[in-house]
This record gives sequence, structure tokens and C-alpha cells, in this order.
Amino acid sequence: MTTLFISDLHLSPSHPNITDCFARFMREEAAHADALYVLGDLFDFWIGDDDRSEFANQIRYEFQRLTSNGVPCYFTRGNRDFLVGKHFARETGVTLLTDETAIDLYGTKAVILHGDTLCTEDLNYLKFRQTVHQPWLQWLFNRIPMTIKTKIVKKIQTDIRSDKQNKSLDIMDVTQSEVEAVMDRHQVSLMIHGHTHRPNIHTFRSCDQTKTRIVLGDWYTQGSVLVFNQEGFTLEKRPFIFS
Ligand code: LP5
Ligand code: MN
Repeated sequence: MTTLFISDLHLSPSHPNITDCFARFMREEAAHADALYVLGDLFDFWIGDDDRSEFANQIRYEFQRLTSNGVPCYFTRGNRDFLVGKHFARETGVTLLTDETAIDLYGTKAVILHGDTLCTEDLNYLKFRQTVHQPWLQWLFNRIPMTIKTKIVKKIQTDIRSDKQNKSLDIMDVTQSEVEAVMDRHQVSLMIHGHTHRPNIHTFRSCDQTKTRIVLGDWYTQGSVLVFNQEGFTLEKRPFIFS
């Protein structure tokens, strides 16, 4: 049996090929797993649990189907779906996780997270994150009608686009000292995260131990899945199928 990890699908109604690949993955692969972990940015943007669009319901349905068939599903929020809330969790059967979670993977302890908080040199982003994570602001935002929320999000996305375009790739990657600090805090030698869209398996020495950091890939041109079992793990791709 396997435990599966995915992140950075950026699902949206404008990219049906990604949604198709995700639905196939859920029905044909996740359905037979011990557990599924979604490590953030499942959605290109989640505007709130009151999104009742056909697209949002389609994604809800895939999780409902999986969890009602007995596959536990865990969800860590990313920087694009930080507004996924308890209503989504209740309706889909997924368990929402905190920003950093320590888990046991067939006897190996690992820390899992989206990965945005590891980019400690991206000060503008961290400040922005702090702002939009304020509970009172989220409470307020969740009470605004959908049409107005959509306009606010579009405006903010447009306003901040140029800031991201001016950042160096280095600033938008993880900071090694932060990686080590998080692993130390959780007393683990394995970390799994997404966010940077730089799929890789990094091994390094720290505190006289060999440690591993697995970076999940995005789903822009193909699916990307970390398959973990008793024997170890593989970072795999899933092709899009065009009909
Ligand atoms: O995901 P990716 O790779 O494209 O970029 C991320 C960071 N960007 C973001 C922004 C989100 O994608 C879109 C957010 C829409 C917000 C709508 C909010 C609605 C209000 C909710 C209130 C509860 O996450 C990007 C990182 C990049 O990852 C790599 O790590 O660099 O960060 C940015 O680009 C952010 C800018 O640097 C921030 C600029 C500050 C502008 C101040 C605007 C104040 C807005 C106040 C909001 C209430
Ligand atoms: Mn992200």
C-alpha cells in the first residue's frame, strides 16, 4: 500500500486538462492508497467555502467520493488556498492540517508543509502572508458577497504581480537554515513540501545526520505525485490525456 502526496495543482475552470488528470488520479490511484496528503495550492485560488460554482462542486465531489470510500485525506493550506475552511473540510471529509505537521510514514517521521514559510528571504511575501492570515480579516472577507470578493481578489492579484516579477529566483527559493530549523524543531530527518515548483530530492548533512528534503512538482504540464511505501519513495509524473 502507498501514501500519496500532491501539491501545486492550481486547479481552475480555465484548465480542464489539469482537472481531468486530477479526477483520474483520485479515482484510479488515490482510491487504492492508505492516505492522500494535499500540501497546498490545490486551487489556483480558493475564494471561500461559499464558492458553489460547478467547478468547486466538482472538486468537492472528488474528495467526498474518496473519503467516503475510506481513504483518509489530509489538507495543508497553501498561499493560494489559505481560505479553505472548516465548511469545505466538513463537506468533503478531508482533515485540515496546521502549517507544519509531523507525521509517521511507515516508521519514518517526517514534517510536511506547503513550503511558502521556508522562503524567509521573501520579506514582501511574508508580510503579505501575515496580513491575509489575520483571523479578523478572513472573518470579514468570508462575509462579503462572492461577486465583490472576486473583484477584490482580481484587483490585489493585478496590483502585486509586478512585485513578484521583480524578485530573483533565489529569493523565491527556500532558505536552507530555515529548512534545518523546522526539521530540528520537529526532530525529523525528512521534510516534504511543495510551493517552489522545483521538484527534487535534496540530501544534506546537518547535526551529524543525513537529512532529506523532497520537493513536490506542480501540475502545469503533467501530474506530479510522491508515492511513499514501506520500501521507500519515488517522485513520479502522470501524463495529461488529451481527448
Ligand atoms: O503562488 P505564486 O508562486 O504565484 O506566488 C507566491 C506569492 N504570491 C501570493 C499571492 C497569491 O497568489 C494571490 C493572492 C490574492 C490575494 C487575495 C486576498 C484577498 C483578501 C483576503 C483577506 C483575508 O501568494 C508571491 C511569492 C511567491 O509565491 C514565491 O514564494 O513571492 O508573493 C508575492 O508576490 C506577494 C507580494 O510580494 C506582496 C506585495 C505586497 C503588496 C501589498 C498589498 C496589500 C494587500 C492587502 C491585502 C488585504
Ligand atoms: Mn504556493
